[in-house]
Amino acid sequence: MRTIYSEQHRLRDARTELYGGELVQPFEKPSRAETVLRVVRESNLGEISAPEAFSLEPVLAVHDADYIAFLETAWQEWQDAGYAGEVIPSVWPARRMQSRVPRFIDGKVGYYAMAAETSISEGTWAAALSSKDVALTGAKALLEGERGVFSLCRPPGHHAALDMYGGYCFLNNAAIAAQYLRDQGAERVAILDIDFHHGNGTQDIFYARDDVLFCSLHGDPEDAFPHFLGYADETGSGPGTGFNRNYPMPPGTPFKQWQAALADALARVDEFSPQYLVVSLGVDAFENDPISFFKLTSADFLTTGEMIGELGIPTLFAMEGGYDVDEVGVNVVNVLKGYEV
Ligand code: Q9C
Ligand code: ZN
Repeated sequence: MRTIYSEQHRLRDARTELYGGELVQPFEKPSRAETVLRVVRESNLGEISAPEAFSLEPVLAVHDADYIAFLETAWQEWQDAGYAGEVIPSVWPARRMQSRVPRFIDGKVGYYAMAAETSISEGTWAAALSSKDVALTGAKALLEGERGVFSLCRPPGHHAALDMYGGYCFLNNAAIAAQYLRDQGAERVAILDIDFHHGNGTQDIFYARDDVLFCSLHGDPEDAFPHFLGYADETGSGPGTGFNRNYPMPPGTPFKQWQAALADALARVDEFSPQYLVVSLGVDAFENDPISFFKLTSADFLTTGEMIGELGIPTLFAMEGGYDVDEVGVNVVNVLKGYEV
């Protein structure tokens, strides 16, 4: 399987993450992608190629134009305000307040952030742009006839909504790729999100649509980030009713239970008969992940890839989460190798 990778991801190297009331080194850091790339190489998965550059058009097909303009200038505006730290929101349009976009950067940040852990830093926008190029280059390879492609995206994307960033995400790489496949002629595209966290951004973008099926396996929002979306009763709206499927699961969930949810999601995907499948490939469901609570082993990721492969649908794997342990590389490659069996 071909891997698409860009060194530009290193430009996303924030100093701070708000965690437990402290500013810590971010969990979502450059070494994650380096680890995955190393194991891709060592395991001879296939050719590693650089992305081609795409315009903003496929980005604006799923994100709000004012949100994109905000991301482009947020770091500069924060500097211009004279702040010494990285961009962190401190105020939100909470219940019964106005939801207009204020002029000053503090207000804008609060308007466009869905969470506060994700600091915007110098280089973040450039890295986010490159990450979407990695995803789109993978999607283009599927259009050209490849059966499976791995887009080693960083920063990740699935928490980024129509007009919100957070959860380490700025541009929704999987959603951008899925929409691009639609715009290039595919009638139906399915997105399967196996990252430990609910893909709230992807759900948000496609919630009212019946041409993109979204299925997500994740930690129950009662207990896990993003807390305010991802319940099982969120099934889509209007024409999209029935085309959004959530599988929230409790702390300590073992593979057996997770696998049953995966089998159900895959049956939905099969029934939908999409031309392409996009997998939001987070491996933070791993038993030793530092910020998650499922109990998957490295071998379970191989089984997961095999199950996805049995559908026989051309598939783009877009990297999402998975943190701070060496096994991130093995777990990702196990899914990809399993798929190829
Ligand atoms: N106490 C992705 O995996 N913070 N994003 C969790 C835990 C945010 C995860 C706090 C986690 C975001 C792409
Ligand atoms: Zn995650």
